[in-house]
Amino acid sequence: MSLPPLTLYLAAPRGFCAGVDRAIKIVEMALEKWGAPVYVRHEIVHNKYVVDSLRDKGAVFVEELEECPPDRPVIFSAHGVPKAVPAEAAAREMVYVDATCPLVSKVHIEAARHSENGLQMIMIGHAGHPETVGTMGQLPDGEVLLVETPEDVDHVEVRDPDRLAFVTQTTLSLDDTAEIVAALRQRFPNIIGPHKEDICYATTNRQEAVKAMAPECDALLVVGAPNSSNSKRLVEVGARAGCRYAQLVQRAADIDWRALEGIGSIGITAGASAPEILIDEVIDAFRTRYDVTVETVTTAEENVEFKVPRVLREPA
Ligand code: 2E4
Ligand code: SF4
Repeated sequence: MSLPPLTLYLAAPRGFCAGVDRAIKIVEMALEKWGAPVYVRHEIVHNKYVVDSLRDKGAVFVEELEECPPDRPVIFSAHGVPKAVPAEAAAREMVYVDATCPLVSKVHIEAARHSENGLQMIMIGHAGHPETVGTMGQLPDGEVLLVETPEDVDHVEVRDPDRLAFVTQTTLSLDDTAEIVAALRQRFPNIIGPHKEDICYATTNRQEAVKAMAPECDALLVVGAPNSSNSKRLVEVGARAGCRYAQLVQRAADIDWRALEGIGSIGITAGASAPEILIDEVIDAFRTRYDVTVETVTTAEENVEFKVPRVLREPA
């Protein structure tokens, strides 16, 4: 029986970014250096496959520092932590390694610097997301005001409209954020901030690739986890760019084949925390049902790499 033809557009770049790569390496190197168990505060990155693989090697995932014994190393996830967390680890004399992505740390430093200069901070981000909690937690409670929508900007109550600065989460939708930033600049013309926002290169590139291919795709699948902010944004970007069916899948078993009946083309991408093995698994699932022609849609080249912290590097 011959299989129906299917053009499979594969986004490039997709999947792991430099911050995720570094964070996973930190856990692997910590396990090598100190042996199991090594504790990790929060999922190192938002992906079940990654977390399960590291758990198999001896990592123990917890949500709070108090769940860790003081005599084992603890690693802070790529999303960043409030200032109180390393302070508490130091007070308990724990060995800790911070796997916060350097691009998130950069935002932390900006927020602290603006505050030191006497500016009140506004953060654009999603309430309760660990990165937002971590960035807001660089300053004392209540010091950073959170806005999630342009409407929030209308209602935010500030100390002095002329002494404000803003930062953003790194994984937001470029288009949604541009609207919120425009609303902030309109209401507070003297607000200080980054040139555009703090959305990172990887988030930007993955969204641009989806935008380029979505209009050609009968359907779009984003490989990623339901708690992965950057992955969820890719689904929204795809739908908004004209793809009639855009869906998040953790792996091949999640694909709703009935919803895909009759398609002639499919777009595949992956969030920054999704390993390539799961993308391969999804592509292989299509090959068993269709005569697949893969076309890679490349909109950017990436060559970013971040060094692992010195405590884990071999002496030169
Ligand atoms: C840290 C910062 O933030 P998000 O939910 O997208 O995290 P995820 O773990 O899915 O992706 C990696 C990451 C980590 C992104 N930005
Ligand atoms: Fe860092 Fe961006 Fe990757 Fe987040 S998505 S870990 S900010 S490079």
